Amino acid sequence: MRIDVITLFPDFIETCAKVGVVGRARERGLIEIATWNPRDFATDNYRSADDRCYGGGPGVVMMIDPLRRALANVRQASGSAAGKAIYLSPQGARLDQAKVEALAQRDHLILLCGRYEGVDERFIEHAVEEEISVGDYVLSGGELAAAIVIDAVGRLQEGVLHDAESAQQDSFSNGLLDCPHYTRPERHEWGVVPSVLTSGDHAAIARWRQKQALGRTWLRRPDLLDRLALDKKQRALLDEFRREHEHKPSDESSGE
Ligand code: 4H3
Repeated sequence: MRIDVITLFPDFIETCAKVGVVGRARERGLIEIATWNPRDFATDNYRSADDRCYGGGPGVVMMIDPLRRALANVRQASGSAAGKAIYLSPQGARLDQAKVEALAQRDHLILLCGRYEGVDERFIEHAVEEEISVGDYVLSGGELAAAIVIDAVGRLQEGVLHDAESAQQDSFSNGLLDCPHYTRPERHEWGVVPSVLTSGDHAAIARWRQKQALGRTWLRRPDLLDRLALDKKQRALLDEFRREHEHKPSDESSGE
């Protein structure tokens, strides 16, 4: 996959794209990431990419033409003649794992990061295929949102994750939240690892994990559960979790 990012802060994206799973994937040539600064496509001596907002007020807006020229250069460099951009903004459709999986199938993404009051609406109308939001909150720029898309999409590329990181086991890959995880020491001042996990009984462990995933989703994100058609076995596991939950003391945690 190739990802082109149009941004006034290319260093921000470059830094994000250097670390962790995405950094490794990039080094191995599994994803290609390029950044484009609209300032490099300005025509005045100040390299302006923004101007005052029509209608008044203190803000500035990113201008059409520097962005348009940046996009033309992306198209030339990537060989995708008609490529439109994805604009990260709070006005977009909320990103979820299903959308991430759909984006991950594509071989080219062009991400547009806004700053200030955003981008001239005419650029959005002509050169943006869709707006995506990473959540219902406002950021000072689209770069963090783009970094989220790059990470979520990048880790799903063929060959990026090794077995231990397998995307199959992810929270959300089955529409449920993840189960709890533990590592050594088994006994600690703050608690003991559930005994099933040290039993060596793989079927019992898989059952426990499924039950915890169902239970946590029920407790924390009932909206996700409503959208799933649980099978008979899952319903039985969730019922078991709920019965146990009712008989637990109300304070689950033990402080600190
Ligand atoms: C994305 C971008 C929130 C999100 C963003 C999100 C700055 C969009 C500018 C930039 C506009 C004005 N905030 N929730 N901020 O995904 O270009 O908001």
